[in-house]
Amino acid sequence: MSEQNDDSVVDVIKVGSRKSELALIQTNHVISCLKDLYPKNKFEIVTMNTKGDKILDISLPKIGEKALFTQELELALENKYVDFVVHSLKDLPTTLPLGMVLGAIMKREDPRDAVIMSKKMKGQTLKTLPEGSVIGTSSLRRSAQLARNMPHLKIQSIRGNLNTRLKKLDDEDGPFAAIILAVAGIKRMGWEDRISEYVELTDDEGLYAVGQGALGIECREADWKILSLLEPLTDVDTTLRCVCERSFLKTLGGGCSAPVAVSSSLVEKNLTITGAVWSLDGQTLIKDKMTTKLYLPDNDSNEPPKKCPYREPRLYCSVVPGNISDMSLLGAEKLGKAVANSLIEKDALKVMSKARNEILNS
Ligand code: DPM
Repeated sequence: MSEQNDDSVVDVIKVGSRKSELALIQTNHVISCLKDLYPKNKFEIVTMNTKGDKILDISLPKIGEKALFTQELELALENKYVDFVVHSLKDLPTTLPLGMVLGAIMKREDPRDAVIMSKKMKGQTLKTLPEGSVIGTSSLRRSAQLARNMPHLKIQSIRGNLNTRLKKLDDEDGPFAAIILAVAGIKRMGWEDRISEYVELTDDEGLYAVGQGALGIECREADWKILSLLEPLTDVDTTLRCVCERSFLKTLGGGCSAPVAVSSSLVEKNLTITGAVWSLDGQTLIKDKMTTKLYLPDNDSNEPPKKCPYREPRLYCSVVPGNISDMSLLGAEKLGKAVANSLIEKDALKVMSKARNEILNS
C-alpha cells in the first residue's frame, strides 16, 4: 500500500513504435535502459503502422516525403496519445514538426554498411560477383556508390522491413545476389553472422547516411517531465557528431531525395566530418572534409557545461542540448554547415536538383 502513495510513482509512460521487429527491438532497448534508471516507472508500447510501412510498391525516393516513417507517430505524440517515440535517427528529418524535439540521442552502433550475400553466392564478395549480378537496395546513396565503384553489378530496388528483405534475398528463384544494409540494424536483429563484408569502396572511406546507427528519442518540446527522464540517455560523442551531420544535411536541404553521405569522428576534442554528394549514376562525386576543435570540458574536470545564460535552451537541428555545453554544440553545428557550404560552392545543389528531377521523371 505504501508504494501506491509514494510520490515518485508516476503514471504509465506510453511509448510509440512502428510495428516492425527492428523498431520493437529498438524501443524495448530504450525502455530497458530507462527501467534501469527508474525502476519504479511503468512503460507501455503503443504500436502503429506508418505510411512508409504501408506503401510498398513505390520506391522511397519517388514518394519523396520526408516524414514517411514518422508522421503517424508524431501525430500520436502531438495528441498526447504517446509520450515519446524511439526512431532510427537517420529516418528523422533535420527539422522536426513544430513542438517536437529530440529529447536524447543515444550511443551510436557501428554506422557502416555491410553486404549480406545470398546463399547461392556464398563465399563471393562484391568485387568477385559475376558481371550483371543483382544487388538489392532502395537507397540512392548506396546505389550511387555502387554504380561508381562496382560497375559490373546491377542495382534493383528492394522494399519492406528487414525480415522481408532477407526472405527476398534467400528466395532461390529471386533476382538478388546480395543486399546492402546498415550494420546497426543487422546487429540489433541478431544477424551478424550473415555479414559477408563491410562496404568499403575505393573513394568512400566508409561513408554512411546522416545519423546512421544512432537512436533518437522524440518527445514534446514542453514536456519537461519526459525531457528530464530522457536526459541521462544522451551520449555526448554521438550527439555532437550527429548534430554536425544533421547540420550538414540541413544546409544542403536534402532529405532522402538525393545521394548524400557523411563520415564523422570525435577524437580528443577534434571533431571531423567528411560530407559527400553524388549524381544518381555515381559519375559525379563532390566531397570535402573539415575538422574543428570543440570547447569540451576536460574529462577530469567538474566544470559544469556552459549554457546560454539568458535564453530558453537553444535547439540544435531539433536536438535538446541535454548536459552538453552550447559552445561545443555550436561548434559542431558550424562545422556541418561549413562542409555543406564548401560542397555548395562546388555545385552540389545543381547535382542534387538534377538527381531529384531524374527521380520524378523516372
Ligand atoms: C534511410 C535510408 C534507408 C533507411 C536511406 C539510406 C535505407 C533504405 C534501403 C534514410 N532509412 O541509408 O541511404 O537500403 O533500401 C533504415 C534502416 C535502419 C534505419 C535499414 C538500413 C537501421 C539502421 C539504423 C532504412 N532506417 O539502412 O539497412 O538504425 O541506422
